[in-house]
Amino acid sequence: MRCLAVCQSELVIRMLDEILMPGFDVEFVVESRALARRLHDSGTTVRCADPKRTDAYLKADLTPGTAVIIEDSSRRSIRRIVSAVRDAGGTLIYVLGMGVTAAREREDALKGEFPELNYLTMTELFGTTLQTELARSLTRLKVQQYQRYFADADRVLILLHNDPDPDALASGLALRTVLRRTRQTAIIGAVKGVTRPENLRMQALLDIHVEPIDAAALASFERVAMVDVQPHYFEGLTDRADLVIDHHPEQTGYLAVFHDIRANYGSTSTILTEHLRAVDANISERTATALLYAIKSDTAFFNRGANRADVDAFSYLYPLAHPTLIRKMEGADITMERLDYVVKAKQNGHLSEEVYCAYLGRAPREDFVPYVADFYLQMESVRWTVVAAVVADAMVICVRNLGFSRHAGDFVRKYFGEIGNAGGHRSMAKAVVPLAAFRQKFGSLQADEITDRLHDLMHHYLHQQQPDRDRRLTRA
Ligand SMILES: [Mn+2]
Repeated sequence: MRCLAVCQSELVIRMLDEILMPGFDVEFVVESRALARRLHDSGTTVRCADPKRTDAYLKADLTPGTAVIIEDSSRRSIRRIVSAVRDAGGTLIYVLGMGVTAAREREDALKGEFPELNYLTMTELFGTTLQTELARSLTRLKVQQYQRYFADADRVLILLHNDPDPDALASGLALRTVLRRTRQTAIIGAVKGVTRPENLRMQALLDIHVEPIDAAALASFERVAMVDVQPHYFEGLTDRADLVIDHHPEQTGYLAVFHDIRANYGSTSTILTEHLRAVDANISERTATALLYAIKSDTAFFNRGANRADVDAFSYLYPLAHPTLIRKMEGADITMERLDYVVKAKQNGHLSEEVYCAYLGRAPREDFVPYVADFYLQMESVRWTVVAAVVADAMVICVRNLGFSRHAGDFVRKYFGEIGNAGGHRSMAKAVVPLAAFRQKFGSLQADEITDRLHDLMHHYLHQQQPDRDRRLTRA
């Protein structure tokens, strides 16, 4: 592609020349003879002419397909230059704001006159790259610090939350790579192991061993790291860790020597991908596959609380991962017994005002509840799902929404926080309430009464006055 660049400062010219050189046939139009000579001598294609005159561009063989870049340093008569380019037949016009104050106003004024023109500022062009670089150096510093802190330890534990999900498993693998350790020198462990079928499948396909951990085992490790979870979760077991990496909201009341908590990230695997990249670690196909699958699953393929960093990590990992393995892991979440609970929900649940509620009765495992909640959220005209079941001696309630309405975590905290464990993100949340406490608050209800009650609570929540903070977040 041909490109004509109308610039008067040498720095901008040299920079553009370097950037455009490989793909573009670029010629510069400069006003100063001395500058033109200097550029010519160093091998740059340059034409000396008055940029405010149409014939400068006619002589340069400007066609409608030529990209014209005009430097705007706020001094020159930019309007006359743009006019001259247009009169010569130029249509692809890019104005480059270099150190211009009030660039937006300048852009608006120019566009008022020349609507088809594109205005790019220096901030837009370099800002993101520079910020990413700076953030990466900060991450590098942090990673190098904890690498040193863990380096001489004999036995290291990477502790995951109960019933580890793909994000926890992948983060465990990734941290082991960051720490430059093997499965013998860094144990991935959990107090309660994996139960969900698709996670068992991931564990088997990627050969991830999760060691059962109790209080005695925990005490035998020299260093303990936690990923996708924070120490407060292990109430009674421990209140400290040497390293905590997590994307859940930051909690207080524990000690951590190092921590990296980013509640605005869609997955802990995204944070770990940044750690790996910051120290140029070698990412194996297995680890990349685990991380990619984890980002996909924790963000429900970018439908749930994902940000730019998640997308960046995803595109970085994509070529490193094993696509067939990912497909195999994904197919694993539909099982006959789960479909039984989908059918139960169909029989017992109902939809009103875009909220689907269902009480499933007794379930042998907890994972049926979030599975059914996710399943019905896919349905057209459903914006919220509230699904409950009795597992062991507790009422488990899972809440899902499409992410742009009110806060699922606030909902469960409001109605179940006082009688059980309740919390979560904006679009997914869970409450686990001892059955006795549930009955004490809501009475002994029949199955269909429980469904109705969940509906009532959700409608009550959705119709009450929203505090300002909530309204602002909803719009954002
Ligand atoms: Mn997670």
